[in-house]
Amino acid sequence: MTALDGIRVLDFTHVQSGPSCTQMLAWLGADVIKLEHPETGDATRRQLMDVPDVDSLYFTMLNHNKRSMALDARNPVGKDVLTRLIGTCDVLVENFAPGALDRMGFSWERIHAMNPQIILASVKGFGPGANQDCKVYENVAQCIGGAASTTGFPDGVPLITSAQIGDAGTGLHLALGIVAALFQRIRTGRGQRVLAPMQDGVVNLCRVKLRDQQRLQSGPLEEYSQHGRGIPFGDATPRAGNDSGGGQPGRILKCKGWETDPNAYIYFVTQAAVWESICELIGKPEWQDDPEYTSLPARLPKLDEIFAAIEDWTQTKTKFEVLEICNPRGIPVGPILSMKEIADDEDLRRNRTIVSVPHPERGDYLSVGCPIKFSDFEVAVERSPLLGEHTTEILQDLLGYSGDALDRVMASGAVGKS
Ligand code: CAO
Repeated sequence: MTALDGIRVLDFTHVQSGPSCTQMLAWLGADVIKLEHPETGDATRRQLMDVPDVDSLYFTMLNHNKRSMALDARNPVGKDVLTRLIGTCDVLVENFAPGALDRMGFSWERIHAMNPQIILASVKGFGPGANQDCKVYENVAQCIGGAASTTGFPDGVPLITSAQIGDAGTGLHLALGIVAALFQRIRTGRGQRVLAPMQDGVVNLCRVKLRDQQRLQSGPLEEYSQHGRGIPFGDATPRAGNDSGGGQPGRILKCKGWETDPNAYIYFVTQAAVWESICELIGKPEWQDDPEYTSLPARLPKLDEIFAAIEDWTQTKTKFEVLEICNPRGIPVGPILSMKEIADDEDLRRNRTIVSVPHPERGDYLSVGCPIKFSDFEVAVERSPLLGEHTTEILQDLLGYSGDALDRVMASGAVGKS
């Protein structure tokens, strides 16, 4: 038995934000039925294709453990089928552009009337307000949520992070909202609407930067490298390069081989509790008793000098040697792992976070499995479905179509199968 056994999810999502949410629900054990237009399917099936005429990795890596039904929700027969599906499902998840579901004739009011227990969960770019009708993609979300203005170096342009905090981050927020609404339904018997706007999700993930925005009113942000360099602060939280977001100064430093390997670097945190060990390690024992260096406030204006000394030492070692030496001493460091190293990581593979998945059309492909581990059940990572692969079984087994009725639906153009 899995955590969400018995929960059926109608997955009307596409691209990344919605699919990352429903994939998580599928891994938790829900029966997730992905609805896609019979002609186009989820657009990502044909985006960034690496093998001709085969579902792209973009699609296959975001739609594990789901069933696919190809259904045209604007066709009258398709609308009938969708209405019956709504009657049998616990959750409907969608991330259409604002208003699209209403234009199909499936407003929240109507859906709620059809099935008062259903939870309608949506991703939108913005919450209610001036921008509620805007379409939003990942990088847009990172800009409107405050991430871009606080990512990068103070003297450079705002930067986008490659972690998909707008799409997958919002998908995770929505998945939690859905699970909470299912839990509340046990007590109330009622479904409800759950909305996860991408802007709000990114703001949530950037809360330490809003913290700093308020701290600015009381004076300069002394732990920012910018302060030590004598560069005055403006009226908004600045970009802080690789400074750590907490009170323990950290930087990315060169390791042996950095001249040719773009990832021969390590993140090094000069945590106050291990300051003496750091001094010992880098050959600066005199800093252990020098009042100019012993306290964190004394060190803050000297971070450039301190990290230059640490880097002189890290450059004599590979990133993995630095890790091996620092770990037993309790010094927190993070080797900069490339995607190649991630793909080959033995522990990630053993723990099934990196998994090889067989696919009937593309062969084996590498994917990211469920990153959450449970003691009472194991998440089985299954391949993504082909477009319409499960249309017939859903019509027959779930909705009870058979004989002439089934033939009429199949001939109507409202549904498709692979
Ligand atoms: N049957 C019938 N019609 C279907 C259908 C189906 N199975 N699937 C989709 N459609 C229709 C929609 O009803 C819509 O029709 P109208 O706009 O004519 O009413 C149309 O296809 C396009 O859907 P869409 O508006 O969602 O897609 P888009 O390409 O115009 O916009 C996106 C894409 C992502 C910008 C938009 O969906 C959006 O802003 N979503 C919310 C935010 C979000 O999730 N963004 C993250 C995307 S990942 O980076």
